[in-house]
Amino acid sequence: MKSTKKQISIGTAAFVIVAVALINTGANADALSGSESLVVSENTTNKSSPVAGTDHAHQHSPDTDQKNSEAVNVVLNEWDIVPDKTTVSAGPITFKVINVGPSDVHEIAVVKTDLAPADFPVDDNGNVDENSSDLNIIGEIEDIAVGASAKATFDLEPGNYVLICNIWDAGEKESHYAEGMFITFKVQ
Ligand SMILES: [Cu+2]
Repeated sequence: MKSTKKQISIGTAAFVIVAVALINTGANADALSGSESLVVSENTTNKSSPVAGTDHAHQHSPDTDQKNSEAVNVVLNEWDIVPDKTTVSAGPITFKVINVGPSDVHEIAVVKTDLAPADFPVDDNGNVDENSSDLNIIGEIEDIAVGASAKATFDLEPGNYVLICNIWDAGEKESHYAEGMFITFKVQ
């Protein structure tokens, strides 16, 4: 699906600037000094879960696409996550996501992990435990309504990643992850 340039402007988007100084390890210094390592988000709040020994550069900004950021177009449906590429180069990666439904709200979480995508720790309902020490949630684009688009840019270092949708539909007792909404993603 060619939704590449589709952008839906969400007037109510709130943007928060998180000081780069929060990064308390030096490993990401190069990335931060050269480009700005911005995390740009629309219509959503990125949830980060800092894990010791990993670097997060979460800086929200009202800017849209970053220069130099590589774009990944992602289509969500029941029950697939379909990126137009599954390998990218390290750096700022802009995920442009559209939910084509037909029925359910979806999300994507960018998870840095060496676990196989089907082997994530889950609770009794089949939902991924996002607090697991085996999973590093780099960022999320949450609550994308059917027919809606959203995008966010995350600064990704090389490694193994998985994109998941971790929506739990309590009414239908349906875990989107358990339905198969996960896919391997590689940053080199
Ligand atoms: Cu979903």
